Amino acid sequence: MSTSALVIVPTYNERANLPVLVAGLMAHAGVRVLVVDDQSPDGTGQIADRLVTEYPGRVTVLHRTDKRGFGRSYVAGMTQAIAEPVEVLCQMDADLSHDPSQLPNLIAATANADVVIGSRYVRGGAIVNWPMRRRLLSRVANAYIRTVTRLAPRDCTSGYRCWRRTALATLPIDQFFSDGYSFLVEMLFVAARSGLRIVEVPITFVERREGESKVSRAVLIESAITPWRLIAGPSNTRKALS
Ligand SMILES: Nc1nc2c(ncn2[C@@H]2O[C@H](COP(=O)(O)OP(=O)(O)OP(=O)(O)O)[C@@H](O)[C@H]2O)c(=O)[nH]1
Ligand SMILES: [Mg+2]
Repeated sequence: MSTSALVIVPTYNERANLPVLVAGLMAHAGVRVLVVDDQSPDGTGQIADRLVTEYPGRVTVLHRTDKRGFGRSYVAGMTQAIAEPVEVLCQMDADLSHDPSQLPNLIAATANADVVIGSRYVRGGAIVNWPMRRRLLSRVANAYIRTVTRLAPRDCTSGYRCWRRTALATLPIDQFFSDGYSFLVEMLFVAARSGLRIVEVPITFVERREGESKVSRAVLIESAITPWRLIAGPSNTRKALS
């Protein structure tokens, strides 16, 4: 693969998953990793430090000490990553739900797009091991977001994404209001509003086998409110999206 990419991976209690993910990513030439750990009580930060020595020059870690958060971690990671001399910046979960072997497909699609979404809901996309209740929640969440915000992508909540670095650099990510997984929706909304080209590439999403989900009640409430906050934003929002 000739395109250079830096994958930003937020981690909180992913000690069993992170080494497997990083090994999978290291199989791709030109790919580097930035782990953003929030002082995981299970020692994921130390495991990340070990990976830095195991893969010299290809893995770095940012140990955050401020209030923990998914969105906050991405803001910190992206702020650092934007200054790196790479063509593509990627976002991935550490829990192996996002298959590193599919990364080259996503990166390749940045040749004709500013943002590439690894999508469960386009032809060829799939979800493995999710119970019906979880499938329904994700489907309803996407339908709700797309209806309220008029966003066009089928999978607005996917956390597997690649950006052309120069395109990502134009977004005011440090001004975003959401911190939970809504951060992903907010990013996409602002990207669409500012006219970035968004495409979807099918992925197979696999339910985590190790560790625990961090989806809380507060995160779900934030997700319900975010689409309305977004459309209540700048008055040109709807015009730019239509
Ligand atoms: N740095 C950091 N990472 C986080 C935080 N919360 C979640 N993460 C990471 O964000 C990624 C996604 O979190 P998950 O708990 O898997 O959430 P999810 O994928 O929406 O939910 P599941 O499908 O239940 O796994 C994982 O790599 C987590 O370790 C946080 O507060 N700080
Ligand atoms: Mg997950």
